[in-house]
Amino acid sequence: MAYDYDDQNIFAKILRGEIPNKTVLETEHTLAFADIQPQAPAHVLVIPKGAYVTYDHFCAEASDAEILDFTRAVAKVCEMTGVSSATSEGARFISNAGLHGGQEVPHFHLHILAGRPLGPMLQ
Ligand code: DGP
Repeated sequence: MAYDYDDQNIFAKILRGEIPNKTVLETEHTLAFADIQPQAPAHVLVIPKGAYVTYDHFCAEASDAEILDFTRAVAKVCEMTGVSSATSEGARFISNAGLHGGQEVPHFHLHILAGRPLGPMLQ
């Protein structure tokens, strides 16, 4: 399967240091930073440093090390921001993919939203 990655997307520019971001966590393969248009009191984006367009692209082609690093980074971000479902009222984890998924930035990212009741997901 061929995924077409546009290296001029905003998150690629953030990863190259061309655009500033409010970093929450950086690891070997992963960056987490505050969303510029927060939809909840806590709204963090977690992205792999590798060039993956969507979640399924990441799952298909990322190395085991990248996948493990990413998933552990998600847990760490939840712990750091106090939104772990073990200790808070919960959170929402979303990844939009492609046109029908409403994806605006074509670099795989996981939204972590928390801090208010988010209601039903599908409306
Ligand atoms: P999505 O629709 O799932 O592709 O969400 C893209 C998110 O990226 C959206 O919530 C706003 C956020 N975003 C867009 N541009 C920037 C930026 O330059 N910096 C940061 N931190 N977030 C951005």
